[in-house]
Amino acid sequence: MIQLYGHEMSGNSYKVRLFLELLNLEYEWVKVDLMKGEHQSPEYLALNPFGQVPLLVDGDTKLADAQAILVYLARQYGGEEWLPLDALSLAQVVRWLSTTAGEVRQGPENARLYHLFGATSINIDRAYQKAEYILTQLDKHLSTRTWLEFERTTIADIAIFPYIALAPDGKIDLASYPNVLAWIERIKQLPGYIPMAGL
Ligand SMILES: N[C@@H](CCC(=O)N[C@@H](CS)C(=O)NCC(=O)O)C(=O)O
Repeated sequence: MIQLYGHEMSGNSYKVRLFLELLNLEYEWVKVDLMKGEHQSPEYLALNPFGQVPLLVDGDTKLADAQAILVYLARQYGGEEWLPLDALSLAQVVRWLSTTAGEVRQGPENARLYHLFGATSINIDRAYQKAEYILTQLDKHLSTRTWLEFERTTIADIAIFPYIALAPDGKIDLASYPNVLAWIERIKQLPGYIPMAGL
């Protein structure tokens, strides 16, 4: 059976868990207690030398990084629907995977780390600037669309969703972004949707 190593307060772990549920796949959840430093234990580092969650184990396949795992699950179990492979469509989805690791991480994800987990090394003013930028862009993008690409859900939506929806944990008010709020609500209506703390 698939095993997902993660932590319940990790949005990156959550996005993989959410996708497993949307795909209706069976899996075992293995908690890695980040607060106790379990991600730095020799046993865990042997599985993922980066010392991060999430990590997916599927038979002989061992895969770290939420975006990479979404790609794997989409192609292994989701058919064409979640990640189309023609050159342009693939690029359109990858663009959002890149955005989640870039602007979303630098903005709302870092603001959440600062306020919820006391990561004071983060420059909170810079995180707010980045958050405002990406939220404004997203709101504009979603003003003419139901989903991020192709008028159906893809792993682009799943990758971007958690840290945008969790922005209030970083003391970012989403009220000025009505199209983003409507998209968040649509995702919450997907069959198989599961929440996490803060959502
Ligand atoms: N690029 C990785 C980042 C994963 C990541 O930052 N995980 C956090 C939890 S959300 C973590 O494990 N932090 C512990 C650490 O880095 O020490 C991904 O997208 O999965």
